Amino acid sequence: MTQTKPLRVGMVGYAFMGAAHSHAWRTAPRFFDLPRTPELTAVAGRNPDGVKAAAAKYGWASTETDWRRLIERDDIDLIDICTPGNTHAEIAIAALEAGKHVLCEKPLANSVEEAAKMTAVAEAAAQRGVLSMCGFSYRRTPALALAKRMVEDGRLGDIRHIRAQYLQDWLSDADAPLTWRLDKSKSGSGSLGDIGAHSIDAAQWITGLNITGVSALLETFVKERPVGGELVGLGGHGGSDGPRGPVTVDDAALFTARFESGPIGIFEATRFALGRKNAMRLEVNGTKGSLAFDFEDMNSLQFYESALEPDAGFRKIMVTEPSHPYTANWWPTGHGLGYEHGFTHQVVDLVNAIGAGEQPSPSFADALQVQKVLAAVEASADNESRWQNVDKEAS
Ligand code: SOE
Repeated sequence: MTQTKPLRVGMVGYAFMGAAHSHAWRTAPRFFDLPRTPELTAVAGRNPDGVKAAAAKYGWASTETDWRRLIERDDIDLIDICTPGNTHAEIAIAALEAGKHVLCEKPLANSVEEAAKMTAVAEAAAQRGVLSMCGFSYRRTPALALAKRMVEDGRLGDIRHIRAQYLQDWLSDADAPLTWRLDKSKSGSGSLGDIGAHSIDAAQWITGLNITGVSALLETFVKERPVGGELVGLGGHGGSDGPRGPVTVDDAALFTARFESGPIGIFEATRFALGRKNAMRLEVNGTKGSLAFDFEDMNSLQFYESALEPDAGFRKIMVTEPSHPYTANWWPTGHGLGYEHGFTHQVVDLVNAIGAGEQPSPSFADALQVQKVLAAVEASADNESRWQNVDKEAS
């Protein structure tokens, strides 16, 4: 590992995303030459015993029980926000105004208003060399980064269709406990913002086209869930006899979409697709070719190019060649990568941007666009699924 000027990180939160980010901060400088060397300086969490255990497990040098201490400390250069969406705005704005770079988990916020304020503060901070990124980590899956490269290179021609599904099943059990992801005041929305946001960002990023309008429906299949109960992974079982509390978010989201300059799209996000574990799927159809991706087979990309043996059907590209995005720094061809590598690549791109003094991508402004689509979906669903334009003006 080439030792360069440290980049001292303070992370807020230490659950699933905190674990993935911790792994990324620790691993990135060991597999990529970076202009700054991330240091796991402090992790903050309200539970003193819990945050100490997390620091020991994930390798953080110190702990705080109040995130504000991370912002006050002059031995921290960057704040990494791995908490539920209702806390993102307050933490990110305080960090940016204190001159600390920010990595904020997705979705950026729980409302367009919050996301717009965060974006304004981030753009002002960028003028002072204080940079920020929103953690849409799937952009850093090599196969999706290759898809973006192929669309940019014109391999698909003009885009006609975008088809996105994000299918999980960890809430299929009606007795899975009532967690923060099911409480609108914390998560902002259910499957729509938790996983649908990834599909929206990936579709807009790969095509280079923003969604301009939607027609949507949302459904909540299980209206009440056990309060408490053992959390296993993201779901688990809370028992069917104890007290139950209200689910205040969507269990599933479906919407059609129109993109800038003509393409149309169809999106589905659900955590009730029994048997689908993390099927983040994207298919793009153009006038010269098509691409199809399924995260459950994340090291490959299906590609069809009409000019090349039109009767040959889709070809499977194993995205493990040294010429593919990120892969040269890992294993020999064919050995493959995993979910955690997207977070490591996210750190690589963020640290490289900070080293170069350039705006990381996705910016808060990119994440604000996603937030506007989320809001349009909810507005349409609340209005008998009537067509809802995405608000270009909100800022
Ligand atoms: C839960 O649905 C979840 O952990 C999301 O919150 C993450 O963003 C996604 O990467 C995996 O699934």
